Amino acid sequence: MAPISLSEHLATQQATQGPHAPGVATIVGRLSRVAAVIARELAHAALRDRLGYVGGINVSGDEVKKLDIWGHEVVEAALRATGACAAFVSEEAKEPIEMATEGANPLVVCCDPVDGSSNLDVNGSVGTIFGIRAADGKTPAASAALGPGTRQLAAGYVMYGPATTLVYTVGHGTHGFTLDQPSGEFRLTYPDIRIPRRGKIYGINEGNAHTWHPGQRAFVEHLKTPDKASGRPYSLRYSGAMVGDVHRTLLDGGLFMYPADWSDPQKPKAKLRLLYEVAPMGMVVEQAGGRASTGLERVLDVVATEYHQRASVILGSPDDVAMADEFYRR
Ligand code: AFP
Repeated sequence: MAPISLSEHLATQQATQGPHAPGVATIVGRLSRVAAVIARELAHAALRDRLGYVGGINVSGDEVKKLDIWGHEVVEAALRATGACAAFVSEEAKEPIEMATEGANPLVVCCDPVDGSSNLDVNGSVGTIFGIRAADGKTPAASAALGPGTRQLAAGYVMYGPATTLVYTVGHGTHGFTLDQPSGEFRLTYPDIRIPRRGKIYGINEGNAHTWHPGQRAFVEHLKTPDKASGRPYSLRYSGAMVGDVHRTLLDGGLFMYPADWSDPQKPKAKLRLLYEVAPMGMVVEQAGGRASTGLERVLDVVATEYHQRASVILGSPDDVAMADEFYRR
């Protein structure tokens, strides 16, 4: 018998949630359909002259790729069609996009439609990341996206790799699904993911080591120092796309880290975006029994005051992340 589909799974999860459950199910279901379209487009992009840059820089300072814009447009259209989404905060739009809704309990969606897009031209993995919050009657609706990540009702990502995998949580465990291409249906292949307590792999852009907080540098040195008894040295794996690196960490354990640049200790500068990268991944990892920290505090406690705010992140196996926090405290 085929494993259960995403829509069946979403229905089983609804029983455990409040009044926002139907909206969350509608939005996650719709995002999964868009993901199937994005996966198909990515597979044929080189054949359709869809790779490369459009020329221009987005609000985060990244060069914009044709597929970034296209991905933003298909996600926007899909969210609009749900009638459940009151605002869309996108990596590719400076201002949030407000939308008309039908029915009660509208939601706000924060999403990076094609994250890791610098991998596209080399046929590397990329992903879609999303976090969902209650609109709470706020005006403009998007302002409900601000505040701590603990307010997220649901979060997840889609990884476009050899297989297309969707991982999501509504606060009752983290569950993974694989796209069955012919039917376009996602089926449950990784039920109730539990991240190992400790891992053997760390992922980080080590070229930036000279900019790190001293605790971060000391921690990575520690991971690289051989000690048979504690399973060191760890191996390094880093793809340049958060989704692939977080997905590996979720299944195999260990760490994914993107620490801030502490060259000016008065003004540490993080790179990854809080609302549609760091906070959703924080929820996904915590729901799998892992931890997500900035080195100084729990990721989900970081209060967003701006839509495109940045935050540093150290996430993964609980014992490994706890050890990183300890190095920051020393
Ligand atoms: P792009 O979407 O611009 O490729 O950025 C991807 C990303 O936001 C995240 O997915 C990666 O983990 C991280 O940036 C990679 O950054 P570095 O290239 O600086 O290592």
